Amino acid sequence: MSMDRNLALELARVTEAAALDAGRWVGKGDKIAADAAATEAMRRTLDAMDICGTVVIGEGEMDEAPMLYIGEQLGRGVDGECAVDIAVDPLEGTNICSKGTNGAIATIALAPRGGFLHAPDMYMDKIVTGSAGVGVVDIQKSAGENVEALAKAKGCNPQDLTVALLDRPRHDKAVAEIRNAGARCQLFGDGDVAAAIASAIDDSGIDMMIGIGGAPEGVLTAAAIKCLNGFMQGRLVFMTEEERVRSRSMGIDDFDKIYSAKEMAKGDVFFAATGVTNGDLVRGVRYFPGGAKTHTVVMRSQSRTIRFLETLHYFDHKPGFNS
Ligand code: VTB
Repeated sequence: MSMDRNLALELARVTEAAALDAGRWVGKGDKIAADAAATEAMRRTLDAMDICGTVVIGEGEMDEAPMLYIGEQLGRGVDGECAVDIAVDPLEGTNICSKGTNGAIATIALAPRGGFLHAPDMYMDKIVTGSAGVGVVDIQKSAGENVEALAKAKGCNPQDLTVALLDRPRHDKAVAEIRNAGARCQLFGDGDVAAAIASAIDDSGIDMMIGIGGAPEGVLTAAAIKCLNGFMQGRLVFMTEEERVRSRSMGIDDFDKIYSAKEMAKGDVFFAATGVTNGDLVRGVRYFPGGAKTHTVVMRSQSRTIRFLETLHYFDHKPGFNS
């Protein structure tokens, strides 16, 4: 199916709106209000698009999330016009946003119907790097081995590499191995989507992201990594029997499968992210009298166009705008 290329720029509007509204909650200590603001703005702008969209990665199940729940239908498309699946994380890094620290983004991806892995809200082990990692790094190797292999492929020393990991005790072993191999670690509190994408972008300062984070976040990451021609592998981490049952009901039956980016995000996919707070991928929302500036990355896999947009928003020209 051929997708309308203008969807990319439409998506930038969606994540900008979410970031602008969540941006008002930066540093306010209320992650629930911040998430609600982003979710509402994202829903409102998505619903105004000429698509027949279905949320497949969202804020939760229908009975637990008031909007952008899994299965929600969105858009003004008629008769199946532009049938797309939608993956969202309106505020990726709610804790970051409430504390005002680095790395919160508003993010979304679109795929032709059936394109996304229906990942339940559970953990996924991930490894992400730029195209240099293809055929070189592997989720089945140790963190130390991957550092050495990536350094060799990049023609540098391990000490020139920075590996990002969620700052969690479950990553202590990997952190020790990375340090032993001579590389630098960047331990971040939350938000592995932005960190993973940054690792596939040259001169972001991050060379690789590894470790266990959310599975829905893994699918969003996969859409971006595919557009960037980067390297990613993801493997679901089952903690309970209930997760196995849920996964099966969502069409997953091989529990040990190692997914590539292309297997998690199939077809012509689109991705957008706008910074809420500053980060290695994009800058945060900067308000000025009467308006604000946002920083967005938007990409499409088919054309592999990667746009970084700085946008000025003047609120007095936007009737009905919450900011
Ligand atoms: C992960 C990660 C997210 O929260 O879901 C993490 O993918 C939660 O991990 O980016 P813990 O259960 O160890 O706290 C984020 O960091 C933010 O939603």
